[in-house]
Amino acid sequence: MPDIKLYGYCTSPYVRKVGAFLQYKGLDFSFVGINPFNAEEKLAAFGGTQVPVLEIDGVWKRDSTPIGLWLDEVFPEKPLLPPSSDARSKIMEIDSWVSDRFMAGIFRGAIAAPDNLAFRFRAWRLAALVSGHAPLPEHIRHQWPMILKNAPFIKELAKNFDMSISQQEFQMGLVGEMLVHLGAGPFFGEQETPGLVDLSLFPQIVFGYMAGLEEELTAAQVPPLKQWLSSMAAIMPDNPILVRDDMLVQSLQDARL
Ligand SMILES: N[C@@H](CCC(=O)N[C@@H](CS)C(=O)NCC(=O)O)C(=O)O
Repeated sequence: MPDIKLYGYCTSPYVRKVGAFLQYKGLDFSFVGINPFNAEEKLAAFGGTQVPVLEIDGVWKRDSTPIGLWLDEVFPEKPLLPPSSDARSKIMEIDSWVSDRFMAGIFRGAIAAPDNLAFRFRAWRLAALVSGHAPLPEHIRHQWPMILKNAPFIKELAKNFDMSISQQEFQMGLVGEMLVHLGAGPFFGEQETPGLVDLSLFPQIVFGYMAGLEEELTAAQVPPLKQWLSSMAAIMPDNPILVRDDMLVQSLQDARL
């Protein structure tokens, strides 16, 4: 039985993505919660503060997509990438869209949001979710809204955002792009089985709903996405978002997919 450890925080979409790879492949792993404020110390053995880091029997790797490719090498059952080279190129292209547009768009929200009550409640909830695995000092939890707005890696990403449109318009654009990548389905890139892209997107799309940040699972209002969500929910465990079970607020059964 390999010893698999995933280091990170459950509020990082890249960390959740790797969690979903492991869950899909049916691999047992321990999730090692990191407090971003002592990441340097906790991740010293891996020479940097970026998460996710995946360690398998003492060998480690950073960066979510290369981690996925590595998992396919070490555990070829239930591959994340399809066998044909054409299909693989298509999936890798959509994966770049996931990283550059979709994941980055999650952080765009932190920059675009006005510093109002809704934003603060959201940020405080995110701090509580991180704290559920790696307790944060009280004053850091209180400061989380400002910490999010000033996080260096978010500011770095923000350099590439088009801030001339609202976050809502930006998200509507993303839904359109997502539908193009889903095509006729049933899975992304018109694949017959789920893989890298599906597992990268699924935990992000259900995170806000399950973790108490959003009342509605809004993606389920778009019929092709509802169909896809329902197929994904059927093959994934009840908790695909790495949040502590006792901190989940709504389940996918509640969403009646
Ligand atoms: N390309 C990386 C991006 C990972 C990333 O941006 N991680 C963020 C958390 S969401 C992080 O660790 N930021 C803190 C840092 O870079 O020190 C991946 O796909 O894993």
